Amino acid sequence: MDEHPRIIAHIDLDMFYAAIVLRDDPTLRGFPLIIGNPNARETKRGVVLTATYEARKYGVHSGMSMAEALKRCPQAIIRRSDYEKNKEASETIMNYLKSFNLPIRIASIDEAYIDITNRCSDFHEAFVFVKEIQQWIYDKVKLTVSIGVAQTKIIAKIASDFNKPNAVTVVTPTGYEEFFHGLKISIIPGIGKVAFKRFEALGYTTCGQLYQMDRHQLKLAVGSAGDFLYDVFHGNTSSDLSTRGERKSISHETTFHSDAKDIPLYIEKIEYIFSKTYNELIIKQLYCKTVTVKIRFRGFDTITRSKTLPNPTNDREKLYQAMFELYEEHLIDPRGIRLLGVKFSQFAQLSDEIVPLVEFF
Ligand code: TTP
Ligand code: MG
Repeated sequence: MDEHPRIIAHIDLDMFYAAIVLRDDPTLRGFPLIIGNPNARETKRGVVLTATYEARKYGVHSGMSMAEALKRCPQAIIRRSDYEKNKEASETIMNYLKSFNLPIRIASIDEAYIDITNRCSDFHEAFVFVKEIQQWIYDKVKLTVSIGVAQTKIIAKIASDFNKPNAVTVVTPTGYEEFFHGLKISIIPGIGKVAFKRFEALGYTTCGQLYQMDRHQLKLAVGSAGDFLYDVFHGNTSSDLSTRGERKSISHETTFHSDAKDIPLYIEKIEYIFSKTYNELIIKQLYCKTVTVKIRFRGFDTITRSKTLPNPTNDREKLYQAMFELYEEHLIDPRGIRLLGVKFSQFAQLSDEIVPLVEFF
């Protein structure tokens, strides 16, 4: 908890990779559009990077296999993502946000937190200020963003997602109860799929069902996650964007079912987690020296293997190569693989203000 209340804005681009494609080819507007492998209809390979809201209506979402997405929405149009364009748009926006010289935390290629306390004396001024930010981004980059404003990072993040696209949602401390009332528990960052299933089994699906409970009751109801939820609901989590407690690694992993030695599937999963991890490295302007991979086999045996490079790098090929060499011999394990993960660590950084945090919320 912070001693002095802050005003935090969380800015998140709407369907980012898809928005770039639509911006540059407006004839695709209004159709369900998936960003991913354009050959997926033939090859059945690849993963959905993002999808337009028209495609999401059919249940298509980021991270889903293209095969599943095309089952749900056979008529979808598929386009590949343009890495250079995404990066350029992101950099333009992030540089603009940095130009206010306010505390800032760039959390991924398409989202940032800014502490606007010194610029805005109350939530009304905050609203006006973030509307200006939204307008500037639209005028200059022709992309829409959604912005959430609140006293804590986590409520600001939830608020930015609340009414997407092109929305501004301000949650004042007197409005917490009303705000959380109808929200699904699953939208709270940090409440994973497993915890949510457990909540569902107990009959809890919305925050409103839990909001009235005191800390003790909440812990009795849902176990250790109760503490976290209580703090989230009552604005007791952090609003600190400083680089203290800086993160020591970036990692992503993915769990799935597979048969033994399904190498094309493994490679697809590896490329997916690698690109997520690599994007984060680039956007945070970091160079890393150590690459670690994690593999869990059927039966739950889990191994990690690391390689430290001679120098810190952000070269995609070098990092991919290092990662792949670590994975290679294990992909043919007869047990079959259940989880693949990759981690970058031992960072050298170019810029101090954008180092991420471990325990961000
Ligand atoms: P998100 O902000 O998660 O999604 P989004 O911007 O597409 O959609 P929303 O309107 O709900 O914010 O991710 C930003 C971009 O990052 C997304 O357009 C594609 C990319 N991405 C990946 O490459 N892999 C992933 O697993 C996810 C979640 C996103
Ligand atoms: Mg987004």
